[in-house]
Amino acid sequence: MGVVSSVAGSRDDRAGREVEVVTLSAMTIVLLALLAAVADGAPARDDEPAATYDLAADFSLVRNPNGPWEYGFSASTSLAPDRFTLASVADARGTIGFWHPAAAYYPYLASNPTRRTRADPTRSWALRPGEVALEASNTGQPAIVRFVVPRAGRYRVKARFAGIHFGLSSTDVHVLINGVPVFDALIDGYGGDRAFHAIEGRSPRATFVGTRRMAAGAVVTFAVGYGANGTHFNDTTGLRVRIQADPRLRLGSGWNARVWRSGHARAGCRGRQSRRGMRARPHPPPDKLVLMPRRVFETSP
Ligand SMILES: [Ca+2]
Repeated sequence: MGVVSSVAGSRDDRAGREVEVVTLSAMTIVLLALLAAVADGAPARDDEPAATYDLAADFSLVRNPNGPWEYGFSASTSLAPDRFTLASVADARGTIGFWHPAAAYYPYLASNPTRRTRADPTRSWALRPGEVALEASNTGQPAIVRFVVPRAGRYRVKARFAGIHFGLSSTDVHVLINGVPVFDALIDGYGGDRAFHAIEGRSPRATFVGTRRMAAGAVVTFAVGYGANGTHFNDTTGLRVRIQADPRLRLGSGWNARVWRSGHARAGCRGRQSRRGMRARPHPPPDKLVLMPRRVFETSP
């Protein structure tokens, strides 16, 4: 049987003219459907321009989901994908806007649409331009924002977490790909706008950068939990996410993840992932390594 087979013939139409009759075989129909599906999810070509997605710049208090972005929280303390719940209540009354659950204030996401740092109404925390705030519930439900990959291709993901509460944030922060953790860190301190509060704490900031090919529909999850102390008091945590889809990106297993300690004395690690683990650079010394991402991104099928 040929790749595109058909049964052709002829018959007379009602006017007596001979018309060609083409009957597609079942195999042909299946092949055409497959070709259409492949075209729809085709990876980006090398000559296509790069596309950039920015959590804050794209933020919406009207739509959820909002394009590739989903704002919400976990229905439990788990980060399992099936626990994710979309936030359903938007509050755009103030200079800082919020997404909340239907029947609770926490967990929330908050955005600052302006080009200046904005403090919350109680002046307990402040959001820098380009930053979104997340806070868990006091029962341990993480606040979550997700990015659903719109098209198969090469993506570079950069996520920067920072404690932004005057009372010093104490949270656990995570990045997952299709439910698989690729980055876990603890935020302990203040790492936001210096004009609002001095940088302070053991690990006020944490940054993840990873580049991988991902399939259409892959889900990148960014989550903030209530931390090792088991309460969400003073836990407001800033998140800046920039995702670049670019066929020209060099792929491989390159990645890095960093945690900043107070005073910008940086302790962290950079390296290339291998089955044996990370080969850290000579500096900082190994005893300063405070973070070890468990896995790199999945490779699309
Ligand atoms: Ca906490």
